[in-house]
Amino acid sequence: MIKTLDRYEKIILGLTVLGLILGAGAIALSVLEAGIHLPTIEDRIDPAAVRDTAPFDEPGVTINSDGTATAVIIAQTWLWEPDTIEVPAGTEVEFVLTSPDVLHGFHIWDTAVNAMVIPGQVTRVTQTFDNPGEFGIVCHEYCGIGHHTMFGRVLVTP
Ligand SMILES: [Cu+2]
Repeated sequence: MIKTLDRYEKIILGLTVLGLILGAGAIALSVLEAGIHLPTIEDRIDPAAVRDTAPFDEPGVTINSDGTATAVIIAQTWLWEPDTIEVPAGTEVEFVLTSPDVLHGFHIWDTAVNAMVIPGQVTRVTQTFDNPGEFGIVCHEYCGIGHHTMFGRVLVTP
């Protein structure tokens, strides 16, 4: 019969509980501070009518009056429309994406931009490009036989 916990078991149990608390805290911070959340119904559109639904009826880049930019992109088998996003350096860009067909993944090289693009669900992700350069866009969710051809780029001009 076990009378007490071994000293090392207590240490391991304590570390496990600490890990759980830190993990729960990280989730709480991501929700409350970073605003990360699951997709909601407000950002849902009809995937069969993507091209007839604003803003996806006019994909492309818009420079807003406050100096930020909005890049509306349709992710589809097997290309990005448009596949080149050109913005001046220092611009905060909000990427607004959806898919009319299957699940895609939106990743911009050398940035933290990494989001799922779900059919009929509007994905929004923001990134500021401080320095001029070219950043590749790839699909990181296998979406069919032409998946590996889904390349695009963000062209950041001086
Ligand atoms: Cu893909």
